[in-house]
Amino acid sequence: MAILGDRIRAWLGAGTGDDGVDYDALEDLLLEADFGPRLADELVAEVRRARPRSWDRLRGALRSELSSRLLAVEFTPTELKVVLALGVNGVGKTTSLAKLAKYVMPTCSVVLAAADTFRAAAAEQLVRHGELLGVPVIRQQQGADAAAVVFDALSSAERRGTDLVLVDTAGRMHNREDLVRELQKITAIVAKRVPRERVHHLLVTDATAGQNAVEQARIFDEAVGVDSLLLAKFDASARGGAVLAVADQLGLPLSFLGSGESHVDLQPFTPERLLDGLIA
Ligand SMILES: Nc1nc2c(ncn2[C@@H]2O[C@H](COP(=O)(O)OP(=O)(O)OP(=O)(O)O)[C@@H](O)[C@H]2O)c(=O)[nH]1
Ligand SMILES: [Mg+2]
Repeated sequence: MAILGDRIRAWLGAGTGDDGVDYDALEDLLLEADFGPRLADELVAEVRRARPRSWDRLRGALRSELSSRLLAVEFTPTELKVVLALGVNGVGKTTSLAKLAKYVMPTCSVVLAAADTFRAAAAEQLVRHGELLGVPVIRQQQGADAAAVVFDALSSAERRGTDLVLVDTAGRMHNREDLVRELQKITAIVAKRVPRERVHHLLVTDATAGQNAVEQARIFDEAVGVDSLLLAKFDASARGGAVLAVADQLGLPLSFLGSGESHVDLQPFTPERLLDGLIA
């Protein structure tokens, strides 16, 4: 999270007193970090109201204001039957789902469903993760009906008594309507067999996302409903503020932070973890 973290750190560290606090510069930094105009504006106003008398207090005011806007949701796999990974292409859905499998494996038996039938090699990618994790993967050939893969995975889970079905989905389709229609078909198949409260819609967003992340998240939320956000690539040198804008503007809680390419690089979200990365 280099840009925001380092720049705010540098900016906060640069001053020695309360005089001359340049709130316009702070707002610019927040905008550069993709917090979005509304959140940046509100944050600066809040921090200003707190009248911080030292740079430490200013940093504290910014942190506590952000912290009060961040909701954490406790992810309880034992109460779930299905997790649906959602998100635009390349954000880290497949990798994050594999990490999630690893995370829940001590408490649950798992099956992975390769419902990204759109991209060539998407199923192979999930199968490789499954082999490394020792988790079965349900798949069909490329171009197959994604909802049919989910149907198979649910049937397999019922037959074998598997606790949790983790569903990987496509991030890109011919157009947005195709993607929305496919996701709605998947959720309709799931809804026939599993009550909604046992299904978790996990929207994966990544630390490199810009301001369009808010609009993208809104599309998924309106199409099928989002239960929580997983921030991937938290390790990447990136701006990272967009997830705060998504969480704030859509009122969505965060569940996980993903910070690497290994299966163990997934941590439950806490505001402190995120803010330590953003504004140490
Ligand atoms: N550094 C880092 N890289 C990650 C992380 N998560 C995923 N990646 C990498 O990001 C790239 C895309 O990840 P995928 O999991 O394939 O993303 P996706 O959303 O499934 O992509 P599509 O299936 O094409 O839509 C891969 O090279 C991953 O290794 C992370 O937390 N940190
Ligand atoms: Mg994928």
